[in-house]
Amino acid sequence: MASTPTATPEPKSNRIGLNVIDYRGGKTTLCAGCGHNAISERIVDAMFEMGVKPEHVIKMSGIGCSSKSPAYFMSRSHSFNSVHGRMPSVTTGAVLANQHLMALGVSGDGDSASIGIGQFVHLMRRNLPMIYIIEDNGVYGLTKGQFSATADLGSKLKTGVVNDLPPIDTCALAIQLGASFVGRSFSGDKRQLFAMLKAAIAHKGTVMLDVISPCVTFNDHEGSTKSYKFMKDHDEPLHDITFVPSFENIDVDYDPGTTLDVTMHDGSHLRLKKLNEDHDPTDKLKALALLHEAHDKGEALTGIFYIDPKKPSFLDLLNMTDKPLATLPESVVRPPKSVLDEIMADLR
Ligand SMILES: Cc1ncc(C[n+]2csc(CCOP(=O)(O)OP(=O)(O)O)c2C)c(N)n1
Ligand code: SF4
Ligand SMILES: [Mg+2]
Repeated sequence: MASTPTATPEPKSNRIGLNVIDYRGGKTTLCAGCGHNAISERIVDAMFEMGVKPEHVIKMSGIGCSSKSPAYFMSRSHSFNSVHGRMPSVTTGAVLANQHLMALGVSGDGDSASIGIGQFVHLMRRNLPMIYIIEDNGVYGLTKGQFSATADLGSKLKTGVVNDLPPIDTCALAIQLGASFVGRSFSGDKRQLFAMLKAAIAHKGTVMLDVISPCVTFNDHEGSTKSYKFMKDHDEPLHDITFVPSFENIDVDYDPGTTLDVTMHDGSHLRLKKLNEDHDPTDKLKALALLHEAHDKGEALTGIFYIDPKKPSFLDLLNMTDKPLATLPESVVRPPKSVLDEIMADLR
């Protein structure tokens, strides 16, 4: 008897008709098990589920294993692998040149908190619309595992060398300086990171996500505070995060006694169900206090520490055209001679 052919199920497509494969990138050349690979996978999932057009995304990075990772997701997007620690200024230029693109920056703890700290702080105070991810392993993975500025005091290198400097908490810095969405996650926590990335895509302003991302080759041993084991034992999620995008029905039951609802600028909802701590992420001072306390207790606190969905972004403050600059005609970008003459007269 002839067998009936079984139909291959159609791959699931998203709200703009693309399949998850349309969001994938090149084959990774990072070490097997590197946390950065898991973050790339979550970015693919979140962009797919949110129905972001890949061609509307600019992937920006600096230098490091982390900064290589944009090559491993969303091949159809634009990409610029800049200079070590200089991704913020290059991204600022790109966003100003075309406000319609979604900027996704991927950096490392060395790239952001060591060589790039000067650029990082100025980016945070501007609240430029972009998603800024620090793939945080506490070391310079690409140059063979030296401590970075996020390594905890007393943590140990593989060689036994002890870190005798206190860490920079990039989340506390970002909150203090003006970023409007700040959180920390762990590359091994698929669910939390996925929800945070989806919310990040809906946010308008700087999203700074510090994602603990273990370096299996140089910083995954006993004595490291950025290892898989340490995170498994010390990860303290603040809340259970559910993200309800504006294009979905939001009539999902939740208990306002245990769950905080934050409405985002586009009408999406963030539902934060408290776990251990009762934290209101719209309270900046409490967010900073929480991070200080967690630091003193040696806890690896994760979750959304701070969010201000209404804060004006850098683009709102600049009062510039929202048209891509490359499309402006010469008559608009080139002042007439009379204007130049006026300026010259003023300088006399
Ligand atoms: C101007 C400059 N200084 C130093 C280096 C050497 N270098 C390359 S990557 C790197 C550190 C990368 O660390 P991180 O950003 O944490 O990325 P990871 O490799 O850990 O993901 C350094 C110091 C460089 N490429 N350019
Ligand atoms: S050296 Fe470390 S950070 Fe770099 S790819 Fe390997 S595991 Fe990842
Ligand atoms: Mg690093």
